[in-house]
Amino acid sequence: MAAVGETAEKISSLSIKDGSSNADLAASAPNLQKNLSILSAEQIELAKMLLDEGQSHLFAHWSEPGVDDEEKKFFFDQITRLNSSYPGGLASYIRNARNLLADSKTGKNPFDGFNPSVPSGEVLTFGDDNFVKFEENGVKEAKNAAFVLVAGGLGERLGYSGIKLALPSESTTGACFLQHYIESILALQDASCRLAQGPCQSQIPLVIMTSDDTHTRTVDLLESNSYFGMKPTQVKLLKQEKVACLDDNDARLAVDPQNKYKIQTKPHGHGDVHSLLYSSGLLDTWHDAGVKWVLFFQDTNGLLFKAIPAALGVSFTKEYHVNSLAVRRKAKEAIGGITKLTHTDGRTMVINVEYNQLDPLRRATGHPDGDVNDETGFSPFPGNINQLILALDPYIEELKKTRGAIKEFVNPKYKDSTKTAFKSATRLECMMQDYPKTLPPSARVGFTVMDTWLAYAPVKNNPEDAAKVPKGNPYHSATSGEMAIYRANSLILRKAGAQIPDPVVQVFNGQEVEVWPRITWKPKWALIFSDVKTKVNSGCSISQQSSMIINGQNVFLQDLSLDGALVINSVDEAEVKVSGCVQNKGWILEPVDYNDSSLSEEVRIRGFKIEKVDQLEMNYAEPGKFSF
Ligand SMILES: *[C@@H]1O[C@H](CO)[C@@H](O)[C@H](O)[C@H]1NC(C)=O
Ligand SMILES: *[C@@H]1O[C@H](CO)[C@@H](O)[C@H](O)[C@H]1NC(C)=O
Ligand SMILES: CC(=O)N[C@H]1CO[C@H](CO)[C@@H](O)[C@@H]1O
Repeated sequence: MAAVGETAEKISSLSIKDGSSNADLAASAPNLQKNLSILSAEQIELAKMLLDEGQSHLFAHWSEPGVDDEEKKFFFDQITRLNSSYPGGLASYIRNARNLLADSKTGKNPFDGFNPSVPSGEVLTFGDDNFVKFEENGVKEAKNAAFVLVAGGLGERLGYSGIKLALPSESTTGACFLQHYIESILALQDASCRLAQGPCQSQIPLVIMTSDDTHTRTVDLLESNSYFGMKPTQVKLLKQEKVACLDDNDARLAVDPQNKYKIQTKPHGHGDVHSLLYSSGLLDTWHDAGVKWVLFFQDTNGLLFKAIPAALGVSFTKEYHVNSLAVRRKAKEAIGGITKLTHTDGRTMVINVEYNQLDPLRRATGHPDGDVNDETGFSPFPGNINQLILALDPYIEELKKTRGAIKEFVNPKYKDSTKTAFKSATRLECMMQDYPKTLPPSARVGFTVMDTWLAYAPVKNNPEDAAKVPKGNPYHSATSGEMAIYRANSLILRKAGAQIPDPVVQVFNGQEVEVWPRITWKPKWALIFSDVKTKVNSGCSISQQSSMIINGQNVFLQDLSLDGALVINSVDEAEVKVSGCVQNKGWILEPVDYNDSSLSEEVRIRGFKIEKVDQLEMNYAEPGKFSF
């Protein structure tokens, strides 16, 4: 308690310095004043900041001195966290909130004065010479990449109570998203090093952004699976904090209804990844280690790594500072469009514009039809899939200016048209893809469009929401996400010459999906199309009801005829030639009832399970050359 006298001294010196005296404190927050002696100088500074920012209501319900003292300290612990995790501190947050809430109230359109046009970028077609060249450049460049996975959200919306990274991406092998992502990065690392001239010790770094909701379970998933083959030092977790909720247009912070010494908080959005990377110091470490590219990606897109090599090749070839991965998009389809915005004052930016803003913006700027398809049958504005490739050095330069702060937005649900009260507390949000908003006009911002079937099948909707999706639109469910993997693998093998029949249409959980043969392979078997072409010949055929797992690197399919289930496990040093006719009863997809509570959530949200009736399993655990 020796500190008390010292603290009192600091209080008086603070009062003199900043002018807001303890008398002000006493007037606006009497119970805070009475308790100043239990607070540190920093806590008092924070208390004054709160009062200066119009937050005296936070102290109105404080108990008399001596009551709830521990809770009062917890209150300031939380304030300290909220202050330190936001660029510019809590005072900036409150001021930004006041401005954005005022704009929201007056209905100010953030795009006023901007004219939308189609930016320049690359449109790729899977398997052609151009695509193959970009893929090869991308693999070469991968040793200079770092990956950043944003995974702060839970799977509640999916009907899954675990973290999304733990969800199987498909149920033939059962590999979860995180396993698939890590094995893809390791395969890129090995392939890139094989192509490097001279020694290559590259370990591609992986950062996972977690939140309080996902952090512990992400650590557990990694540790209980030996990091899926990565070196533990190769993986870094950065946890994002939530932000304070706001009760009204004056940005008064919302007190938690359960605890008057706590401020209610909500997620701020994946835009936090930039300030976390900045404050972690990792970017400079990467720069010193020769990293040139930072690839941002999301937690449940099982196709993404099929698009990464070509997209990285585009970044490298075109020297893009920012490269947004995109897919062809029908006009008015519910996916944001990558758009160049030119302001009447000369400002320009290339940015994601949400579909419900793009169409009115086109109409307001002399295109009475709004967003329409062109002669290709698609909108000229590519669909943003929120996977970004940033060149590291310009990224570091930019973050030095912004400290990683991203343009935010607020989306309050008003009680009525006076827009004075909210239905529930709101908060500021920010999105990873809004990073280019602050870039100078000299920045090289482009995009890479891929075939949707190759690049994009996120799992985000639960079965009931997915079944309500208007016909022809993607379900984005666990069912469609899994089927998309089989379709992509089948189409790739087909393009390489294998005979693969058309799919059959089946209904699971009320969703009509194409069912292709359930073909899966480890990323190290084939990362890019030229790998597939060297490993499959045109004499291969695989029936629609077949399943195949290729779990090995040097497996060559030659004149294989498969009707049933085939599993090949081999060590990297074994070269296995697979040919001839394989026929068995195979693995059957069996529809299940979503509401059958005896089944696991993983199975229920797909609407089917795999009945493993019969299979041929081949194991090659020793080096050597084999064939069957
Ligand atoms: C609050 O955050 C601001 C901005 O980062 C910082 O300058 C200030 O020192 C912080 N206050 C305390 C008491 O930590
Ligand atoms: C599951 O049960 C709910 C409520 O009983 C029902 O509305 C829903 O349609 C059922 N879902 C499926 C896929 O059977
Ligand atoms: C907060 C807490 O207030 N506890 C102290 C408040 O101040 C009075 C007087 O300084 C103390 O007696 C309480 O213990």
